[in-house]
Formats: sequence, C-alpha cells, structure tokens
Amino acid sequence: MKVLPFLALLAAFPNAACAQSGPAPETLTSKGNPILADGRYYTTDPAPLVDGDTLYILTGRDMADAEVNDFIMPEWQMLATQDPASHRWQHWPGFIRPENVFAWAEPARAYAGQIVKGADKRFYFYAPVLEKDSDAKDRFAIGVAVADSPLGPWKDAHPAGPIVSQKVPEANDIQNIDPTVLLDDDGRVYLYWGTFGQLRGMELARDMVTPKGPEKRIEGLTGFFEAPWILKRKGVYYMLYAGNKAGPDSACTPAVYYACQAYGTATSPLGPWTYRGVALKPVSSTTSHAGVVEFKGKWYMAYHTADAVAGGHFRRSVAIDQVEWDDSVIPAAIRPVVPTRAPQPAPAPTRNIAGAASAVSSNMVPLQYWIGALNDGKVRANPLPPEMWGTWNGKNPQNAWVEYRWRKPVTIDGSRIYFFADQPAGSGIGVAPPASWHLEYWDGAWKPVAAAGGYGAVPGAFQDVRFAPVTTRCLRAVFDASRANGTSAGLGVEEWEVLAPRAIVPAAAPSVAAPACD
Ligand code: FUB
Repeated sequence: MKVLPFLALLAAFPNAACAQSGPAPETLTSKGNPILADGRYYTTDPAPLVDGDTLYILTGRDMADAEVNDFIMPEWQMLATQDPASHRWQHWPGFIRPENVFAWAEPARAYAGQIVKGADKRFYFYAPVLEKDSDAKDRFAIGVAVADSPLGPWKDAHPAGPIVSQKVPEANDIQNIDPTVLLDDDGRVYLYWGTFGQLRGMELARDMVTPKGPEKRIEGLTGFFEAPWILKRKGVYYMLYAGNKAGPDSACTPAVYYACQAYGTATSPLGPWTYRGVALKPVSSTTSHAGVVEFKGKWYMAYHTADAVAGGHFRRSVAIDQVEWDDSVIPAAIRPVVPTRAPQPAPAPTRNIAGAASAVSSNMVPLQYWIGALNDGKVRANPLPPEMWGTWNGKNPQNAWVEYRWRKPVTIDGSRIYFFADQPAGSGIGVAPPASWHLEYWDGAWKPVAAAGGYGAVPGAFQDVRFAPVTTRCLRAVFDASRANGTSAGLGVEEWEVLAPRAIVPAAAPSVAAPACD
C-alpha cells in the first residue's frame, strides 16, 4: 500500500485535521477486497455515507487476538474514496472512541454505528456504546453525536445520555445496538435498531436526536437476526439485515451462525414489512453486516468478511461491491451481490484433494454445525460450532459417516482427519472422540481400505492413516460414537484431508454437487 504525504492528503481533504483523535490519515491503493487486507487494521461493520463527491465508510475496528472469540472493538475508523473502482482510499485509524465523545460511555465495545446527514446539513453519528453508570441488565445504549463534517470533530448531541437504552425512552429488554437511520423525503426521521432477532423502529424528532416514540416492534422480516440497514429508492423503503433462517434448503444459510444479508420492503417507514429475499450469501465471517448506498449513479454494498491476512470471525475487514437492481419487478428487487476479491496467489501444489470433492454425511447436520467446514482447509485452536461437522443434537446417533464425492475417479492413498471433542474418550455425553472408526471406498460396493496402521482418534491433532492406493469416486469415514450409561456422545470433525500419492495443483471446489456412488 502506498502512503501519501500528510500535506498532500490535507489538500485533498481539508477537513482531515478535524478528525477527533488518533494517528494521521493514510492514502492507500488497495488491491481489491477486502479494502485493507494486510492485517494491520481490521475494519468491521461498515456504514457507508455519501457527501458531495466522496463516499465515506464508517467502520469499527476488530482488535481480538487470533484465537479470541469476542468482539474487542475499542474505536471506530473511517475510509473514504472519490471512486471505489480506483481502489484509492483514505484511511483514518483511531477515528473516534466512545469515551472521547460520550462522557457517559465506557471505553470499548465500539459496535456498529452510522453517520447520517441531517436536513440542517450537519452530520449525526448514531453510536452503540456501553453506558457506564447503568444498572440495566444489558448496558448497550445508543448515543448521538453531531459534527459539521463526516470527519468531525464530534460532540455529544444528547449529553444527558443515550437516546435509546433498556431504560429510555421506554423500558425494553433487548440489546440496543446496530442503529440505522433514515431521513425521509418529508423531513421525518426514523431510527431502527436491534439484534438477536429483535428489531425495533421509532420516529425521531426532526432535530435527528429527540425520540418521538413509541418504540415499535418490526415484524415480517423473515429470519431477522441483526444489523438492519434502511434505505429508500423510488418511493420504496428497503431494510437489509443479517438473517439466519438456516436449513439444508434455506436460500439464506445452511448453518445458523453464518448469516446472509436478507432484505424486505415496505411502503411506509414503520411497515408493514415484506420479506423479499437474499442480497448477499454468507461470507467468510460468521457475522454479516452491510450498508448500501447510491454514489455517483451506481449502487454499492459495503460489507465485511474474514478474508484479510490472519482474518477471522472477530478480525473482520470491509469489502465493497456493486449492487444491481432488477427494475422489471415491483418493488424492484436487489440482485444477489457477487462478492469480488483481490487477485490471490496461485494455490501451491498439495496432496490434499478434499477441496475438489462434495462433502455429504449420514445425518441431517444440526444447524449449529456446517458440513462445508470439513474441506475448507481451516483448523482453528478455538473453533466455533460452525467450523466443524458434527452430530450432537441432544439425541446423538451411535453410528454416522461423512463422505467425499469427486466428479471423476481419483487415486488416493492417505487420509488426515482432525477430531473435535469437549468430552474425553469413553464419554456418553457432549462431543467425544469416536470409539472406533475406519475408511471405506466405493468399488461397486463399500469396501474397507487396506490401512497400514491403526485409526487414531486423538482430538485436536491430525490423525494420519496410510493405505494401499485405491482409485474411486467416493470415500467414507465411518464412525462408531463413544458411549456410556446408555447414551452416545456426539461426533465432531473439524477437517478431513484426503491424500493423492503425489502433490498436484488443487482443483477448485465443485460448483455442482458430485453424484452419489451407490
Ligand atoms: O461488531 C459487533 C457486532 O457484530 C455488530 O454490532 C453486529 O452487527 C455484528 O456485525
């Protein structure tokens, strides 16, 4: 990334010096998505804003250590460009911290905010932060700051405290985060917020700050989980959101922890809302958070992924892609966004050909797990449930199998499997290593491979099996679950590699599922 001198940047961005605090802005040329990809700064929860000839993206900042499963987010950052296609961005790290703007807020947990331009041409920053001196069960609350420029300096617009919390303007029992605001054509202002399946909407006064109420439960947005984003186009209100209506046949997501971006429409701002479909399939991070705006005649979706160097579910990075509308239907539909990525290095030759197979299993995978984890090439020291295939469902099967199917016969002579367990071998509860397991290949019937040694079942490390080469389209790992006191433990596999005799350049994942063998 190329860094321009600060003075050159100031010429292009006269307000740059007004940013609240933190290091000087950088100008950089990104290679594509994610915009900041080198792992120095993880950007998250994008909220795009158009002002004049500039597209700004307010983002959070993920600072969790690699194996920490928590949102460690002390501050917001800002990105800006005059042309997303140029890949030239300005970046303000350390843009704002909660405690620097809101005297009543605690440091940390600078979650997803949004900046909106008011009718008075000032900028209003809706920020979910933790309230310091509150006895609310959940202390997340929404504050509003105001500035004359998107770059600040920001001042609390409601110094008395948050405009929404579990105590104000009405009592509620939800987590009050993820605000999104619409300034409607008639000058009226609407705030929406919520998470964990609870979405609220409320009118604000024209001052952009004062709650008018009442808080209204927003229904009708199928699978709403969190991250609402309101916009209006051609008189129609659109609400995008992270949806997690999961299932093997769901248009949204196969696993409940991986959200898609779904959307619904309404003809008036507080509804009724009608679910319309999926605008973005699940990305590489479990959370999906997006904002959509029109900029210089094109529509864009900013969203986050785990695709940066050493990225993860809690080290997310903002990407941006174009949004296309289907105006042949009423209301106009959002065509599913096609995510792009910066060019990636050619894959290194490997003996592992699992990535070229379709994975299937004997069980209807419980919604917390994801069969796609088997051959995604990732093993984490601290995995979340969707990072494995599993059987645990409270009534665990005694026998189960997972299978790879290739479109054409492959010659293989080895396997490496990585078991997950939260209970010791011999347990009948939780997830335990299998009591026994073996490999079978298809050769007109399922036949055991001629394994050179035993089948190890130690969790948390690859278990290697070498066997006499076979040529087949299908390979199964067949498990007998651990059992005690009349119940079977669940099974969990984080990764399963299948080895060809020699390293080859790996084929891409199949776009259409390979057919069954039997
Ligand atoms: O970044 C913290 C939380 O993760 C946001 O508030 C949610 O929308 C999700 O992206």
